[in-house]
Amino acid sequence: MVEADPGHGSAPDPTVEEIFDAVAATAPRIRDALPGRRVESGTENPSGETVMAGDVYADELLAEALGDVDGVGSFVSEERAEALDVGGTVGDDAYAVAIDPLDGSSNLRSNNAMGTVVGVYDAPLPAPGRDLVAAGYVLYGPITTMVVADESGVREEVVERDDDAANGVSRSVVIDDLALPDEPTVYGFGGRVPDWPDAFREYAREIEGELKLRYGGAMVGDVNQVVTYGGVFAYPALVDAPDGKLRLQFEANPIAYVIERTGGSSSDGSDSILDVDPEGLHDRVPLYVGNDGPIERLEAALD
Ligand code: P6P
Repeated sequence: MVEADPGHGSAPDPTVEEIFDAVAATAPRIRDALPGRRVESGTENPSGETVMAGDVYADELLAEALGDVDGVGSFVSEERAEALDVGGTVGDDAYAVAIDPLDGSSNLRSNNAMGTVVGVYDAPLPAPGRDLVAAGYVLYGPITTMVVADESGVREEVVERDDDAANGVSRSVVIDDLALPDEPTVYGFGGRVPDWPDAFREYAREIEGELKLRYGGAMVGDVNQVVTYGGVFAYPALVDAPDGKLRLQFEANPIAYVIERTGGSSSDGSDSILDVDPEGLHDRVPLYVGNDGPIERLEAALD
């Protein structure tokens, strides 16, 4: 577990701040574009999933915005087979930024929460989560919020249009030392119960008897429930998909980094997600994140 920073760490890295400025600046434009982009694009992503028109729009907007940030060397997206070289040398004078442009886009039709996931790596991708220098997510809920985790700590911000701001948005920190509550109260488990391995199903039955179900089909929304109320989120290994569903570079690593910096734990079933050595850019991995207790019990159950 990465020791949670009490919010009194070093000053934020200026390039990391510029990256999250760029992400924040796209948020209102992505949100405004969603009503007209609730249909399938007719293409599939490298993971073989249907791409929505909203995914395409968000991906293109974020590629343009992040490609203009000095200090970003490559833009890597869940929707693209290869990294986009945008200048600089990743690991030397530039970062690689991994993006899930519109996490949970299947919620477009049902008008439920979605998000954008960001991982800032100090190494060419694919890379282990230990190479992250920052990570975070935008949550398109009733309010547009952005959680940013880096060496200086973890903060939650409200992102709003601001015509007086240079990039058209304001970032207002509303919690400057975001920390997981001590007591778990909610859980959210992905996949279908018949597809869960027996050991996970038994663990899930225990948790279901203790915590309240909060599962909305978009990882960002479900993880934010855990960050807010304490608990556990999992998209587990499945009987016919032992690597689960979520992508290591774009979803699991950034979320694991955030959760561990808020004082929680992450696991692939046996060890921290951040220690998983990737082979491919779009590798999937089982993801379990939340309070230490539920994660320790999970690892014991799967052992
Ligand atoms: P299911 C969204 O497509 C996503 O990648 C995650 O955001 C989410 O946690 C998961 O898939 C939902 O999957 O099988 O419940 O639809």
